[in-house]
Amino acid sequence: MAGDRSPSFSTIRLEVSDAIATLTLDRPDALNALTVAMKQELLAAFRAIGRDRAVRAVILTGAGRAFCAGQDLKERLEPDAAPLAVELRERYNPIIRAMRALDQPIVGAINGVAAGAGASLAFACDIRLAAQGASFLLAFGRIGLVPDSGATWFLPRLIGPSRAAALALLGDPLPAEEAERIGLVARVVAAEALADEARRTAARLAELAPRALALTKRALQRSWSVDLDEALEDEAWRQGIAGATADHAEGLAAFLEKRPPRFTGE
Ligand code: LHQ
Repeated sequence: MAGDRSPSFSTIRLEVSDAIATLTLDRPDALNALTVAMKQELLAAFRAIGRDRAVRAVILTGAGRAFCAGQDLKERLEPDAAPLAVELRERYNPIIRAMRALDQPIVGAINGVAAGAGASLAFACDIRLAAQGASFLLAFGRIGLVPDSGATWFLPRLIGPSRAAALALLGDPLPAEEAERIGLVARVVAAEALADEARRTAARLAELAPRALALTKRALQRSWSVDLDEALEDEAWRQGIAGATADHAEGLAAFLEKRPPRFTGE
């Protein structure tokens, strides 16, 4: 996959260069609203990235003025649209699971509005950067639905139960600056600087020890559902694995020799 732009995708773009895979949701006229085809392609892309050890970091972003407006509501009116619960179980949930299971860290470059399941995609990223003018929107009450694709799980953990309830129930847009203030996004930058900032962040991640990052990602996720005792044991177990890698030896050698490390993922 390295170096190519997959020709088989029509609703997303997948570009790989310098160990960074950039996934762009690419239906800008519909604010990158998620169709069945797009969900299938997104899942296939995350799975392909997961298999590619040359990829060390991922950027997820949207084409045009939006990050993602969530489910394509027009597609829901088609006679053969799957029941909502089926759509979630078979198409949305596997994407969220694939993102969380991915060894490589995902940088969400939130370039514009992230609404509904589009917000959930942003929440499932490991690090979020946002453009000035971007926003998060969970206006499910307005369409008679409930937050889904992990939103009810991610939000309280990311911003606390009180803010999560206000955002999910009232459905007011959360502007990028406020999202930064409450810790939902790591940083807000000017819209024209977002792609470069995301690339810089991904490049930094791509230079670090891949297995250590994968183990860290999992430890952080696991910490949300275990007590301190279990977390301490989990850390000890993971450190045992990380400590046995060639990359740990390389990191130590580089430190002692006062040179940058060259990690191989071994
Ligand atoms: C859209 C959409 C859209 C289609 C803008 N669909 N076309 C998952 C499981 C299964 C089913 C049910 O739900 C879920 C979870 C979900 O994600 S439900 C959907 C949640 N999303 C929303 O409720 C957001 C709906 N969109 C909006 O509220 C607005 O479009 C926002 C606030 C995102 C942007 O507003 P504006 O900047 O004023 O843009 P716009 O509304 O004029 O949209 C531009 C175009 O994009 C327009 O097309 P048109 O042909 O009329 O120019 C919209 O129809 C289209 N678009 N969102 N979700």
